[in-house]
Amino acid sequence: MQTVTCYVGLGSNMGEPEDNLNEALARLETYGDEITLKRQSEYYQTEPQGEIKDQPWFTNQVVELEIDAEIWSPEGFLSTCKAIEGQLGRTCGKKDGPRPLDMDILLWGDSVQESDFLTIPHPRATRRAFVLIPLKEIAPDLVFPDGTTIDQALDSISYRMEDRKIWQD
Ligand code: PH2
Ligand code: MG
Ligand code: MG
Repeated sequence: MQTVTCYVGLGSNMGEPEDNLNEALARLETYGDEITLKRQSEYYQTEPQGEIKDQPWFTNQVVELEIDAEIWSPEGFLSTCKAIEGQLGRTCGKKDGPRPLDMDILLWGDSVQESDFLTIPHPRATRRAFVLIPLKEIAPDLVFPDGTTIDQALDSISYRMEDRKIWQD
């Protein structure tokens, strides 16, 4: 079996966020050997980033998956993630607005690709503390395809963390 290591960022700030993240992972695990959950970070409480500040804080987590690359393409996997977002009640809400579940592909092996549907690595991953900190927890030696290390990315942004709470503006 040829596999690829994929990192996914999960986020939620509606309903019961931790339950939503757990349910999302349980749904991925129904794919058996095709999708294996290798590592999962702790939950982080994070200040909303982006255009809408006046909304509840997010619960964010990053997971490492081993995916059967003979069966799954990144686009196919993204479609499954979108389907799970919908099953957990996500409707087409506002950009950066509140959501019961968001699942973003951060990295797919060393792939670099860009289309209207999917850009890998996730274009904002290296600028978001709510991605970089949980990613560092589970993959401290990870290097992005362009050669940037997680520490270099964290050094280039300004954020504050206390007890797994993350502020960034
Ligand atoms: N997701 C967004 C917009 N802003 N802010 C935090 N803290 N966490 C998120 O997951 C998040 C966000 C759009 O996907
Ligand atoms: Mg997102
Ligand atoms: Mg998304």
